[in-house]
Amino acid sequence: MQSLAAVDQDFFARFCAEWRQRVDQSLAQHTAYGPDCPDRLREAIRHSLLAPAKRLRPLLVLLSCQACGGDPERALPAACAVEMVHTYSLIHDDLPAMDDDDLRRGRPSCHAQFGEATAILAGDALLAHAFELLATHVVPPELAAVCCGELAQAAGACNLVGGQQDDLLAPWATPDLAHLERIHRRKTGAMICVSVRLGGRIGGATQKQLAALTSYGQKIGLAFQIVDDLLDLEGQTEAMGKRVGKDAKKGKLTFPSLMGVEASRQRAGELAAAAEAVLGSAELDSKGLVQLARFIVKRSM
Ligand code: GRG
Repeated sequence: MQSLAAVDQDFFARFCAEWRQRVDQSLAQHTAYGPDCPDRLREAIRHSLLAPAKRLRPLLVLLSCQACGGDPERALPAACAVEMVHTYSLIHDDLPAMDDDDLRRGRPSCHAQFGEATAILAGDALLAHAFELLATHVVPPELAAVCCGELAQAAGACNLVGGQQDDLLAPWATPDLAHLERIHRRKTGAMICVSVRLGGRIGGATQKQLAALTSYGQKIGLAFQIVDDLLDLEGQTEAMGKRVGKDAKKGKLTFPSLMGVEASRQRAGELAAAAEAVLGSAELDSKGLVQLARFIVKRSM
């Protein structure tokens, strides 16, 4: 007989395999676009969006919906919407004016392949499309409005964009942990947290469940960034599909540069364990989310 842990791992592996494929198919369908979309723009959008990726944020939407007893099918449009916002942020982050990267998701970054102007427009189109998807595919309309509001807030000036601004302008200005965490709570954490919240809302979460999911999202968001910093130091370009070693080259403030490698690894593990624990308080079917928190700290890509 299989142990309970093996059953949960099996559930998670099957869920990810099935839903990653569903997300990829759905993203491809949504970005076929009609003849008014210029071919070059369509190609640029699909080059970045449909490239091989972990689909972590869509999986968080779908697993959070499932954890609340909802049908993940209903959350698929929201899963695609968060991936569109995430991909827009990667395209813009790779631009020469920002992080200046020529490789993303194992492919030339969008501007390296299509030029800066087209890459900016591809990002712009993806950002707008995300809200169109939520507005037109989430029902009832009141729920769609709430989802639009939450995603806009996570992507806006006080979160994703604000965190990016602080990271670009003065990452070294205040070399302490609180400053670093404040940047990443907004730049990386908010999109992870909103993924969990949208899935919960569409799955019909109670207030208590939504609070537990939010706390889970905040904790794994920070754990994800710590591991991202560790992978930039120790990971492989081939596995990551992006250049590594850039933080050290730029002398950037990171968790390992501030706390050391071992303490960073330990902190990521503690955050994932705390994220798991918080789910137990809210009567959720949390087996998938628990496995995802573990994946975040163990990942090599
Ligand atoms: C341009 C507004 C704007 C924001 C950019 C996304 C971002 C903010 C910066 C990217 C640089 C970076 C290292 C961010 C932190 C972690 C992160 C978001 C990594 C990429 O996400 P993954 O690992 O990538 O989920 P895939 O390709 O699997 O989706």
